[in-house]
Amino acid sequence: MKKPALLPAALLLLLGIFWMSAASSNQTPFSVQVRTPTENKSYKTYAAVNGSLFGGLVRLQQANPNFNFTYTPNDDYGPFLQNVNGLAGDSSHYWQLLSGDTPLNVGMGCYLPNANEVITLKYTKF
Ligand code: B12
Repeated sequence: MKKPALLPAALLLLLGIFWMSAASSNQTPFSVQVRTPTENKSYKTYAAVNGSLFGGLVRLQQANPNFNFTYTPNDDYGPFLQNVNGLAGDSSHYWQLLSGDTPLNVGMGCYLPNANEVITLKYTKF
């Protein structure tokens, strides 16, 4: 006699799972690796669906006191990453943006991370 009651419960469960996956699909999770000659740190964040790397970094900075960055606005190419965790680019170094080992061919304001991508911010010599 108890079996028919299981059906609505199972339907409710399925509905819940469907709702949760729909809600989480509004995010594109990705990792950020910060690499300097002396440090290698990894963080998790997310962009909006088809949202920019810049948005994901802002979100990471707001959520994690151990990550911060500054940038210089550029009329042509958007934000130029200037400083990460207190280490600034200078006349011989810049913060290079990579996906895995491949340098990005656009800046962080234009780049749209893929789900589970690993983006590296690498302190690089010119
Ligand atoms: C030289 C150069 C650099 C140098 C600039 C510093 C220096 N000491 O010269 C360095 C090596 C730092 C650099 C870095 C990057 N660059 Co660059 N760079 C150039 C290049 C070849 C010439 C720029 C130039 O000197 N113009 C002449 C001067 C007089 O004009 P300017 O407006 O003052 O130039 C400044 C800006 O261009 C700025 N700049 C340079 N690159 C970038 C990238 C971004 C995203 C921003 C916001 C600003 C910026 O720095 C220049 C000097 O101050 C251009 C291609 C080209 N032929 O224009 C690419 C170019 C501008 N760079 C580009 C890219 C993608 C990058 C990187 C994101 C690469 C990477 N994977 O890391 C990084 C920026 C990362 C970050 N920290 O945000 C792209 C931008 C495309 C886009 N839509 O975003 C371009 C167009 C090359 C391409 N792929 O076609 N770059």
